Amino acid sequence: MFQKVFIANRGEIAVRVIRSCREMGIQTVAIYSDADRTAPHVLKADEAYCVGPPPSTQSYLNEEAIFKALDISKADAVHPGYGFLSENAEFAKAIQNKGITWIGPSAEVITIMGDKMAARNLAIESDVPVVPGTTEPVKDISDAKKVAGDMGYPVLIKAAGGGGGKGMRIIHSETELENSMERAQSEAEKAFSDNRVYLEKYLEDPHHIEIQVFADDHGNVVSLGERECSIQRRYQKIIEETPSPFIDETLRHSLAQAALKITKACNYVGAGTVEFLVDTHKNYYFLEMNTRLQVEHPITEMVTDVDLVQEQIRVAAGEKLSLEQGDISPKGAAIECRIYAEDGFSNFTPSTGIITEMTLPQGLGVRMDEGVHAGQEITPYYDPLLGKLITWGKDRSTALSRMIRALNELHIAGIETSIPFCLMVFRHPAIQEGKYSTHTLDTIKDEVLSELTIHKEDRLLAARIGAIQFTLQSEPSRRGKKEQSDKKLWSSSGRKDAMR
Ligand code: MV4
Repeated sequence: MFQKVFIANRGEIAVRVIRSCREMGIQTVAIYSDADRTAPHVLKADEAYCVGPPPSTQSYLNEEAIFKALDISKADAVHPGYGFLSENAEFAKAIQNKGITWIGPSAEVITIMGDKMAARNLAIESDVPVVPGTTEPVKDISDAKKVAGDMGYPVLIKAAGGGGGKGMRIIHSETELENSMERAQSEAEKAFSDNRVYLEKYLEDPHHIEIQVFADDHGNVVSLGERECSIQRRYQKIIEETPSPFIDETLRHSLAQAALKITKACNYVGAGTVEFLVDTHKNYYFLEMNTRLQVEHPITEMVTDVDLVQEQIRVAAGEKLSLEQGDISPKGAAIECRIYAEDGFSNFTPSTGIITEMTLPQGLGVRMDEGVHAGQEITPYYDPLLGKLITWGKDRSTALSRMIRALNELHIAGIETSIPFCLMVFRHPAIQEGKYSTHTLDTIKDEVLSELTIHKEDRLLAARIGAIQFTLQSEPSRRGKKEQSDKKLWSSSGRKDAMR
């Protein structure tokens, strides 16, 4: 087993990896930018190295500085987390060339899955359904018009180098296609240094469901069930849950089998996620495979009781998976809510400033994977994810009421957060009843925002009443036993309202 793991990341996922390493008796190395000197991941690691100024390109993506820190630390493995360099095949290769273990799949697999057209073709070869569309890059506009005309509009232009909604555009007509083709190609060239684009039939209101898979270097491959990820805003997931309220045992089994076929077809090793779209008729289609740990991995951990980070480390060290398919029987339900530093009232713009207070929720079935602490400044340089709140329950409704209770307990002051918005989303009947798909958030957003306005006004009113009462209480002539008890009553009802 490794002596020391180097974590090439920041925030909640770096903290998450440190926690698993601690339990395994492995030393940890953190890296940080000048903006993160006192961040939790730096304080919690056994040692830490500065890799540059705040912008990611000069720090968390600065391979030269990272390699220097890696050399000094003498770590024997690198955990990349998600984002940053986690899906950079050359970086993975360079680490391995130094004789250091990359905690993730091989550079070859990262390359194949990074090419969304290659991944799509691998699915076709593996007999896994894909969305109707092209298997070759679209050459020119006449080629595109023919394909789109055959399958019917709307269609999607997707970039081979994209993924996760990046470089994707919806096309409703031939005219729109004529206007968009070349622009899509040149934008893809700019963003991914790869101008290849392909076409897919646009599915109207699908579910976004992913399967967690795991493989070791000894030929063992298992599935750890699905995660329902349909509640997204601009392809940014907000809420995830498992099991999906939408799928039945038959579909669950088919999705797992399809995910395993793809995992085996590319000789995958480590933790992976296979994404599918599922339409209203419960037809499923492969979308892409992510070759890293996902943000939403904790909900799978909660229902399977498997520590996915520990498993990643064991598999990277050449050990066998600690479990077989037969050992995996998910129990209960888990929900994750992403806590972002953003203002729901101004179109979800990132909120920056110093966190003056932070109280984390506690209690049965509650887990918080946090990446920040009180006193820390939230800067505009990185993803605004502050942490994730995860709840578990014996069934969905238990997990859901725990989520609402825990969101009410979670208190972050000094910056705006997505907490109130998420609370209103969780209270919406579509979520309460588990009847939602990828378009639901757009449909209910205005309703949720008006609820949010009422909530904010209630809070202001409660604060104002509290203030008036406080002024009255402060007048010497009104001091006395009766007023004292009144004051208590006022402040407690004010607090109750503000908690709503
Ligand atoms: C699609 C799709 C419909 N049809 N592809 C978005 C993220 C990336 N992983 C793939 N995504 C989608 N691809 C076809 N052919 C729908 C999505 C999608 C989505 C679309 C609109 C609004 C919300 C969405 C949430 C998840 C996925």
